[in-house]
Amino acid sequence: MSRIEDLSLNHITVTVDEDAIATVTLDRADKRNALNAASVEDLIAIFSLLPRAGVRAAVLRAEGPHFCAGLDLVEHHAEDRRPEDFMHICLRWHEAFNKMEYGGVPVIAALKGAVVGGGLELASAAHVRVADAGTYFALPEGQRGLFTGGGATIRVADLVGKARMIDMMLTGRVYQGQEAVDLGLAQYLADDTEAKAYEIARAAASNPPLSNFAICSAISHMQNMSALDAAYAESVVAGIVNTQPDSRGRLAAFADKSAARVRPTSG
Ligand code: 1HE
Repeated sequence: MSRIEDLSLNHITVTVDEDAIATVTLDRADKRNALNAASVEDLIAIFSLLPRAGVRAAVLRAEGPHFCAGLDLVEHHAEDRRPEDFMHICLRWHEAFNKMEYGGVPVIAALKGAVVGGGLELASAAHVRVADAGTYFALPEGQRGLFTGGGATIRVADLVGKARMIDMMLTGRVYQGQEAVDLGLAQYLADDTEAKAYEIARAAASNPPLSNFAICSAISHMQNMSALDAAYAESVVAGIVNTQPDSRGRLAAFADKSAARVRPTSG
C-alpha cells in the first residue's frame, strides 16, 4: 500500500493538492465526528502513509460545526467491552496519534466547536492547532465515568500542565477561544481557522522535508529521553539536517545577503 487513492477509508477522507499539501477531513458530522474503532483505523492508515507519499504538510479539519466529540460513547456502550478489549482499543488510538506526532510531516489542526475528550487527544497530536472564538476544549471523562485513553495524560498535560488537566477532568471545566490559546491548548486564534491552517501548512511546506522531519519527530522523541541522551540525539540529528544538500543554497543566500532577514513583527 503506497498510494493515497488506494486507501480504504470509513469515516475520514484525504486529498492531496498540487503543492503536496494533504487535507485530512473527519467526515462523520452526524455523530459530531466521534471516533469509533473504524475511524481510528482510518487515522492509522492515513498517517502511516502520508510520510511515505511525498506529502509536505497536512491540514486536519472536520465536517460539521464540531471538530471532534471524542470516543464514540454509543459504540463503547453497545460493545460492553472487557478491560482487555478497551486496553487494545487504546493501543490503536496511541498508534494513530503516534503516527501523527512522530511521522515527520507537519500536521496543522483547524479546530472549531467542540474539541473534547478524545477529540482533544486527537488535536493535541497535531503539531500546530488553530482555534476560533467559538472553539471549546474539555475533558468530560470524569462526568462520563471514564478516563482518558488516547494519550491525554501525556500530550494534554504537556500543553496545559498537570494541575490544570486534573481540574479539567474532575470538574468538566471548559476553556474557549482566546483563553484556551493563552493556556496553550492552541497556538493561533483566527476567524477562519482553515485559511490560517493552510497558510501555516504552506509556510511549513516551503522548508526542506528533512528539516521538517526533524522538527516534527525529533523534538517529540527527545522529550522522552534523559537530558544527556537528548543532547546526544540532538547532535546526531543536527549533524544530518544541518549538512543536507538542500540547505546549501539557503546558506549561500544568507551569506551573499540575498536571503530575507529575521525582523520583528511590527516596525
Ligand atoms: C456521539 C458523540 C460521542 C455526539 N459518541 N455519539 N465525549 C463526550 O463526552 C462528548 C459527547 N458529545 C457531546 O457532548 C455533544 O454531542 C457535542 C457537544 C459534541 C455536540 O452537541 P450537539 O447538541 O451538537 O449534538 P448531539 O445532539 O449531542 O449529538 C448529535 C449526534 O451525535 C447524536 O447521534 P444521533 O444518532 O442521536 O443523532 C449523538 O449521539 C452523536 N454523538 N457525540 C457517540 N462522543 C480513548 S478514551 C477517550 C475518552 C473520551 O473521549 S470521553 C469524552 C466523550
